[in-house]
Amino acid sequence: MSHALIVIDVQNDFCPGGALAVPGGDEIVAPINAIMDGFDAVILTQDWHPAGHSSFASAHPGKAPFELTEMPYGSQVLWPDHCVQGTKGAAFHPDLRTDGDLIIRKGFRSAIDSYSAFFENDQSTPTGLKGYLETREITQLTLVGLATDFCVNFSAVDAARLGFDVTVRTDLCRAIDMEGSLRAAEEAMRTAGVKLN
Ligand code: VGL
Ligand code: ZN
Repeated sequence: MSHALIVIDVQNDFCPGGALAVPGGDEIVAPINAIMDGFDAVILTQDWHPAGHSSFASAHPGKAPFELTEMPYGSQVLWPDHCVQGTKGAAFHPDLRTDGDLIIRKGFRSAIDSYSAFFENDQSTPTGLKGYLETREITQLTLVGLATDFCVNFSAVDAARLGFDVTVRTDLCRAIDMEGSLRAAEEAMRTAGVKLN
């Protein structure tokens, strides 16, 4: 029985000064680095969009960032352009330790967004992370990173549904918190059986 730390999207664009900055996003870097050695495995995720990605408001004429649109797979928040493959914004925060075991990239299909580290937003296209964890006999997961109410939330809920024992260290996460999304995310995670502390 092994325990993995999953570090979600601690990338420049989600930190102050970035394209989709999460307030205080950089505050969690040093304390995340400090806990890495206490886990059997460390996995980092990286939001990794092609230019012109369908989750960008700029790809939808007449739409502004943070508005909603309907996609074939359901409702989707439209974001400022962020985490474009190969750009500085998509790189990890320069102080984040990246000597972990696996880096999993997501959101690289133009037509579909992917908040979760397990499934894209159609809730069926897998990223491959489940198979990796099972192969390594990892059953316990601790999640930290950005943003609490989007990628951390979706990853934690999917992980719990898949049967993993999931804890979210909310002190090592920061939220976008648009229109009550943080409260809703905490509720969704608790309902799914995720431990919050
Ligand atoms: C995220 C919005 C868009 C996240 C990624 O990492 O929470 N949020 N892409
Ligand atoms: Zn994104």
